[in-house]
Amino acid sequence: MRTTRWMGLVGAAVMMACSDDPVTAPGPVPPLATVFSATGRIGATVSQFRAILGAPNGGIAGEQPAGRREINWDGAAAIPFNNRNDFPADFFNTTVKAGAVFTTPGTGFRNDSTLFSEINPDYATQFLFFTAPNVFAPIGSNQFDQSFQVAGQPTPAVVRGFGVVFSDVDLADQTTIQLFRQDGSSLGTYSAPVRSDEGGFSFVGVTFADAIIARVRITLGTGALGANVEDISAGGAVDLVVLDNLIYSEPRKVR
Ligand SMILES: [Ca+2]
Ligand SMILES: [Ca+2]
Ligand SMILES: [Ca+2]
Repeated sequence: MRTTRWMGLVGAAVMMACSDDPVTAPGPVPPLATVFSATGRIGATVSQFRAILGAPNGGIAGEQPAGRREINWDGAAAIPFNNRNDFPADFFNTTVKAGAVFTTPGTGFRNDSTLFSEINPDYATQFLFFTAPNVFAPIGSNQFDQSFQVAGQPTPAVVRGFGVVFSDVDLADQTTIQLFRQDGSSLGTYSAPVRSDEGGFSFVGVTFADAIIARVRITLGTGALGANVEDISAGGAVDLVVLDNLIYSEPRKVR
């Protein structure tokens, strides 16, 4: 059984299947979802998730027969946009051809090499990078959507697996990924676990047998970053969360 096969390997991480959960996987015939979840020392679970999706395809243009894509925000091509609030929403399918485009109800996106300390110096003690040195967040909102395209093309695509590394999840069930089919119906909302140590990481990833995920809504805690906004663990009113690696299976043209 898929669930138990990995149980011995996850250590402190928790992994569970929720295919029979009518709340998180609605629909007449709920698709079988496998959820990977970890906090603190998340490395082993992230490695497992990568391995299940397949070998890295980097920024290779065009749909590949298998494998995964991964955005770590740290590449040289992104440097000109570091620490600004206008990171291009289509950067990861134009400059770098990784099949990802973003939208946000906020005002922009920020690829940050200072742990967002240029927005608020206190943030340097809240956030950490999983892969050095950059982390990422929307600006003016704590939410954004990732949609998928065939790498290097404006062709809508779907994936079978999607996962995110978060930094500084303080509140339960507020930092989530909600997955959607191409018709806009939800495939469920999955929570990142609360960090198990100060400044620690959280990971949540979901896979399906088939490529049915067309869009992901990523919600980071309960508030947007701001010069006068403190994290809930530093006396503030909201849970501020940023993200690092986005990991997803090869975007496939909708067939
Ligand atoms: Ca990074
Ligand atoms: Ca915190
Ligand atoms: Ca926080």
